[in-house]
Amino acid sequence: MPTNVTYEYENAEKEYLSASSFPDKIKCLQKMLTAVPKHKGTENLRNDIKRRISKYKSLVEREKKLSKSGGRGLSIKKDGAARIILIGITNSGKSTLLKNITNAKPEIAEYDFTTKKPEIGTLDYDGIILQVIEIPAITKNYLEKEKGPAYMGIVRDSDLIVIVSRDKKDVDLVKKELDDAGIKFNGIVLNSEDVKAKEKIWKKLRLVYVYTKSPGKDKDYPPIALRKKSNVRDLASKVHRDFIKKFDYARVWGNGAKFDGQRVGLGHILKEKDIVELHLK
Ligand SMILES: Nc1nc2c(ncn2[C@@H]2O[C@H](COP(=O)(O)OP(=O)(O)OP(=O)(O)O)[C@@H](O)[C@H]2O)c(=O)[nH]1
Ligand SMILES: [Mg+2]
Repeated sequence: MPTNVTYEYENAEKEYLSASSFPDKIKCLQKMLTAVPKHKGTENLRNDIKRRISKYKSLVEREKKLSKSGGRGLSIKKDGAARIILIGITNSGKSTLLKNITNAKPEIAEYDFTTKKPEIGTLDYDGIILQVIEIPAITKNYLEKEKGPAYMGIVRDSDLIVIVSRDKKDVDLVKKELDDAGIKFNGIVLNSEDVKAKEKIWKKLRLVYVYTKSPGKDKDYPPIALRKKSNVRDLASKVHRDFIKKFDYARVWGNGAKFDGQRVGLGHILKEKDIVELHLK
């Protein structure tokens, strides 16, 4: 990049880097292009921007075609409290991790590109169901592969990205491909043999789970997942849409209670594993 680029160019580039959809990327690239003065010294830069514009344009076209054909059966129904996607280069241990933490039985083998379609598993975290998906290995220029855009669509639609890696060197390639697809990596990197994988995933999801109970009875199973810092109102509205209107008070046992059976209102913040008795009017 030339050192004497304008303020306008820098701004457009910043926007470009943080843009999360292909059409937005194209718009920013066009702004960048108009902000570059036209002379011999900027020819390479201008050509590079033009190349990127045409690349994103073809990706937009491909996404359109894919969505018209129903994503060629690639739209996967969401299930559970969150969707976790396992990505990585080939042989990085994605299927091994999927098998270790879910009920799925994917093929695991030493040869490259064993997994040829998304593999879906269910992770049971203390009764909370999480959907875990492995997509076929990330390669260089993933978006230019036939199903690349569709697979990246599944990644974009997930709550947590887990990069599975045996060697830290692969992580940069994966991050670069995410970046090209306009996906910001805010997830975690795990080794397939990590015995704490489930806990690390749960922690990164920023969820907590709580139990409900009826007066005089034991806690209900399964528990209910809530976002961290949720209060009794969030729980009540999840249990039943009428519960907020009919709510009288709640009693709480656990870390979020000062003492067992503390009487609280809708604004009371709940903590992991709290047991909550909702009393209605
Ligand atoms: N040394 C080592 N081997 C591993 C690790 N994870 C998996 N393997 C082995 O590496 C091979 C590939 O593992 P998979 O789990 O199938 O890898 P994958 O990422 O799903 O691979 P593809 O689906 O082919 O892209 C198998 O022989 C595994 O036993 C790891 O963390 N360390
Ligand atoms: Mg695999």
